[in-house]
Amino acid sequence: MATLEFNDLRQYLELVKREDHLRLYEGVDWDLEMGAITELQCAVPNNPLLLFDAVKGYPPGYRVVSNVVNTPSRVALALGLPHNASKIEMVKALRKKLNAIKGPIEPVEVPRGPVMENVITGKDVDILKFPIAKWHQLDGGRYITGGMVILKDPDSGFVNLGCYRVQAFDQNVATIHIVDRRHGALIRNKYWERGMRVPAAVVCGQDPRLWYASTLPVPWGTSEYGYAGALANRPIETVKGITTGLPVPATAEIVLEGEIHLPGGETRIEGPMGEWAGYFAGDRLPEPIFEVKSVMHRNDPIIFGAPVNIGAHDFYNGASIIGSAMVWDKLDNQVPGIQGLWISSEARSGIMIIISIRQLYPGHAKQVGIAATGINDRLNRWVIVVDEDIDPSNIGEVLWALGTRCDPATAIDVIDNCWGMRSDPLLSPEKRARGEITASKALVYACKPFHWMHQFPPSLKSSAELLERVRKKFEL
Ligand SMILES: Cc1cc2nc3c(=O)[nH]c(=O)nc-3n(C[C@H](O)[C@H](O)[C@H](O)COP(=O)(O)O)c2cc1C
Ligand SMILES: [Mn+2]
Repeated sequence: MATLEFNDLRQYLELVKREDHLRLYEGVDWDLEMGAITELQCAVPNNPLLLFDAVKGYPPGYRVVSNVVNTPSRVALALGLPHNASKIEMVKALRKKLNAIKGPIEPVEVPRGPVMENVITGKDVDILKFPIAKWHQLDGGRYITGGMVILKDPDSGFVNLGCYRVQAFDQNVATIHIVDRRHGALIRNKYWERGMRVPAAVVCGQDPRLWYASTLPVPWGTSEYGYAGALANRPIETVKGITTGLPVPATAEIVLEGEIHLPGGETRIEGPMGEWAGYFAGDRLPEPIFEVKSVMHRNDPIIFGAPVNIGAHDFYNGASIIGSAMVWDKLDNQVPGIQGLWISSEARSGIMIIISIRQLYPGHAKQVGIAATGINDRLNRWVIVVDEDIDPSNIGEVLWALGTRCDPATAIDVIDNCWGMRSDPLLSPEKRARGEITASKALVYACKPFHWMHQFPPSLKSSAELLERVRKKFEL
C-alpha cells in the first residue's frame, strides 16, 4: 500500500495528486482571478486542490495553492482519518486520535533546512516578488490568508503560532491583523507595554497539520509546534530565524522576519478583507506596520492561500470536522447521552452547533444546549438539539426535525447580551459605536418533548435491518 506519510506542504501536495485531486492553473492573474477560480470551485462537491503556477506577471515556479484542506477527503489525508467515512464517523475518529495524544511533542532545532535555500536581507527584501493574491473584489489589498505568525512570549519564552491575516503593502511593509483576545495579541501587547517593537516571523506555506494547529484553540502556554508534533507523531523541525532568532519551520515555503512597530509609530489602514462570516464587516483601522527585514524561501516557493468563501465545499467544510471533535469532547465531560455533534459549515465557523442526544431525563436537552453554548469559544448564535435518530451533519434531517419536532412557542430560548465580535455582520452601527460588542443566541430544541416522547407519533422510517436486507437483495 502506498505510504500516506508526509513531512511538509510539498509532500502533502504529492499525496493529494496521487490519492485525491489536484488541478494546475497557469497564466492566472493574482488580482481577483485566483480568488474567483477558488470561489467557483467551492460550489463543486469534492473539488480539487488548486495549484496556480506561472501567475500573470510572475516567473514560473512562484506558486500559490488554495482549497487545500476543504473537502472531507483532503482533511482525512492531512489528519490520517478514514477515507469515505461519514462526517460524523470522521469526527469520531478524530476524537479518538486526539484523545490518544499523550501530550505535546516539542520541536527540534536543526542547523539547516530547505527554507534557507534563498536568504534575502536589507534592500533586496521584496515581499511583492511573491504572487500574493487579492482574493475578493472589496478586499483592501493583497493578502496572505493561510499563513502563520510566530511570536515569543517575553515572560515565559513559549512560542505561539497563530493564523492571522497579513496584508502586503510595499516591498518591506505589511500588517498583521490580530483580534484582541488571541494569544498573538496578548504577546504583542506585552512588548508594546514595555515600549518595544515586536519580533515576528510570518510563515507562508507549511505542513497542513502545523497550519491546523495555528488555527485551533490550543491552550495558552502550549506551543502550537508541540501540538502539531503530536498530530504528526514526530517533532517538527525548526531552524533559527536569521533576524529574530525565532524558531521557524525548517521546511517552510517562505518566512518573512521583522518587527511589528509600536502603535504610536508608522501605520497603514488595514482591510477590509472578506472575513470568516462571509462579509466585510470589521472596522477599518490604522494598524502598526510589520517591517520585513529578511526573507527566506525555498526554491519555487508555494504560498498557502485560505480565503473565506460561501459554499458547502469551502474551507469550513473541513474545519467543521476538527471544531466538532473538540467541542464534542468537552461536552461529553459535562453531560451524558451525546450521540453526535456537528458544527454546520454553511452557517460559518461555530455559529451553529447541532447536537443529537438520547434524552435521558427531564431537562436533559436544555442542559445540553446550555453547556454547548458555554463551551463553544466562537460566536455561537444557534444551538439545535435533536434526537438520536437524526444525523446532525445531515442538514435535510435537521430541517425535518425543526419542521416536525420544534414548537417555536415553547422550544426556543433566546439569551441576549452574550459576548460578540466586531466582525459580526449583525452588530448594529449603534452598538459598534458604543463599544457594546454583544450578540444574542437561541437554544432550539428540535427533539420530541420529553414528558410525552413515548406518545410521539412513530417515524415512518423503516428499520435499518429492513433497509439493509432490501438493499442487498435488490442490489440498491
Ligand atoms: C483562514 C483563517 C483566517 C484567520 N484569520 C484571523 C485573523 O486575521 N486574525 C485573528 O485574530 N484570527 C484569525 N483566525 C483565527 C485564529 O487563527 C484562531 O483563533 C487561532 O486559534 C488563534 O491562535 P492563538 O490562540 O494562538 O492566538 C483565522 C483563522 C482561519 C482558519
Ligand atoms: Mn496559541
